[in-house]
Amino acid sequence: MSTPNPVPPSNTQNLPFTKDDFVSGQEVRWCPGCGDYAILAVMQRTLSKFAIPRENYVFVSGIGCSSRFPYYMNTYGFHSIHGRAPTIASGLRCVNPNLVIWLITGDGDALSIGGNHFLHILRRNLNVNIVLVNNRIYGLTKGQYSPTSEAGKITKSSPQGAIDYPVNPLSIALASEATFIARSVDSDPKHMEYVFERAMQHKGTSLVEVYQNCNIFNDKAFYPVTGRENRDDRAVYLEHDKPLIFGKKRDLAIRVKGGPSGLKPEIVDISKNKDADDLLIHNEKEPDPSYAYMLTQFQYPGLPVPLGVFRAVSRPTYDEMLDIQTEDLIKKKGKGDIKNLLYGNDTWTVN
Ligand SMILES: Cc1ncc(C[n+]2csc(CCOP(=O)(O)OP(=O)(O)O)c2C)c(N)n1
Ligand code: SF4
Repeated sequence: MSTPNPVPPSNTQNLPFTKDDFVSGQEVRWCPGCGDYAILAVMQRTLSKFAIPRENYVFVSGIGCSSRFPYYMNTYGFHSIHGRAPTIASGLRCVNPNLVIWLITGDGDALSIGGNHFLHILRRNLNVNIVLVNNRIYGLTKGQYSPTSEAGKITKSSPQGAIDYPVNPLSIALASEATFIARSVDSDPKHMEYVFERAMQHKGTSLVEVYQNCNIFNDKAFYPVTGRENRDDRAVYLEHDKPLIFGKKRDLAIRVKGGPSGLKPEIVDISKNKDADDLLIHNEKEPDPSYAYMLTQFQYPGLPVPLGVFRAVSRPTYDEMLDIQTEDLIKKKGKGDIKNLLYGNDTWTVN
């Protein structure tokens, strides 16, 4: 049994499903105005673009506001324990190659208590899609600072200001050998839909970070970059094989200067440098992860914050290799027998 990629290309014509097919009918218990509503709606719409029945999807989550997601999807789901969704998703992936698995996690869930599990699912490259709902706070437990909260942040658990340095989820993912990483924003549903679709089509672990607004405990945390009036000047939408062009007048781009002290990305005004031929061209397929890592480090002010697919490279998945290894062993040694194993020679009695 070798693992198929369970996801055929999406389509927009004559599909058997609509967004409503994926709505569970459970009462949604997020605060009015929470960014999670937009993420949920986009997910339901994304799935309706594939001819895959509801029974073939499983949503797995840990604990947090965003982790209530599986209740609201009319698919199979596990609302599991804090930080441990990757273990459940990994087990499912290994035993059932026909499922499309989505893991929904928060910044606290994935990067604090679940940090260890998060890095291992990424390095193993299991065929699982992860949505990391980042609101830079613990929402469910009422507003303590999280691993992505900015230094100096005043919260209920850091009344004098947080003295931790925050982690960058996409940089960590690359350090863990992630094959697909992307970022979107809850206030840009069209873009989020595109990114979810791309993630679902990726074979291997895909990670999509979504900047989400927690309007109760961390309102407008991303607004300086992603607010409607700011986004054009402070964010850059990545497009494969195209320069990183941004700005209200589309007059700004990025170039990278090299030197003994390392690579230095900088902004170029292309209205003044009309012939600039040294612009950075986005390559999501670049095998060397240092290129994507450089993009994950772009921060406003200084550089625009990238949105879109940073990296999409191909590498055999853990589940695929496990199947090959198992088939090989069966060929060599025949099918295993659990009873023989339990009562066989390699057992002993403890007195
Ligand atoms: C073992 C354990 N430790 C701590 C908690 C408390 N707890 C529940 S959710 C959570 C953090 C939630 O934050 P995040 O993952 O960012 O999700 P959000 O609620 O913001 O969507 C914490 C610390 C718990 N449920 N279980
Ligand atoms: S506390 Fe924040 S993240 Fe949780 S439901 Fe309310 S607005 Fe959303």
